[in-house]
Amino acid sequence: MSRPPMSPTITAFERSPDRGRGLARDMRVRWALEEVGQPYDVRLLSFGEMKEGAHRALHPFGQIPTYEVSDLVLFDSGAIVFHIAERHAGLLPSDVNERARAITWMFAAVSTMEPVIVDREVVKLVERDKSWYEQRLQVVEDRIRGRLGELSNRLGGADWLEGAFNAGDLLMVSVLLRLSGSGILDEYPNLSAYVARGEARPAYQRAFAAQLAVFHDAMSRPAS
Ligand code: GTB
Repeated sequence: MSRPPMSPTITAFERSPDRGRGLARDMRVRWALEEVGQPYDVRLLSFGEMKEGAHRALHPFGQIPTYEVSDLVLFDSGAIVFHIAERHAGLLPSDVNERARAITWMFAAVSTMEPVIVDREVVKLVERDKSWYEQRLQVVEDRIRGRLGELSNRLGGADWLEGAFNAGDLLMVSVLLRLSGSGILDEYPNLSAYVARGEARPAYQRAFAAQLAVFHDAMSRPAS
């Protein structure tokens, strides 16, 4: 009798600073695993544990998420989602050119869209008390609007970026979700609808519930 393939183990925050809103990067890995129907285990880490040698052996930058299966260890959410999409059916088209375009959108999500969105988070976190804060925030938000406008033009009235939902959409929706609560995404109704379509997927819902349960569980226990 053949044995079921070994489940991967991912790492996530023991107490996510986003309070379970699904914004930490383990969420996109959970979502990918749910999309392809691959069960997984989660090892939760405190901020201290993330910086210790045992975790740094898996992740050179002492961050989450990581992904371990048999003798393979990966870090960086984009690479992990790519690996999952390559090893399982459902997240990348089989046609070579369509597949290449889906992969292009994966890179665009993490290398073209995400950096400008993360800039805004950094400014809000570390420059709030600076004299230039308001002007800097405006500059950073205008850069985000520039990128969103271009993305909005490309998406137009389509449901997904390239035909059927694929790993490019999974990463793009994950990245755009980081703007939740900013009001900026609402300026682009087709992008808001695109993100809502991603969030409505059953696999997204399962992944979101799983990471939220971790946060609720952590809140029910005293901090270690
Ligand atoms: N490029 C890497 C990847 O894509 O995996 C970046 C990984 C990364 O930034 N991990 C963050 C981390 O480990 C967690 S997700 N940070 C701890 C550290 O660097 O010491 C980033 C994140 C954190 C919190 C929120 N939030 O509260 O809303 C959102 C996103």
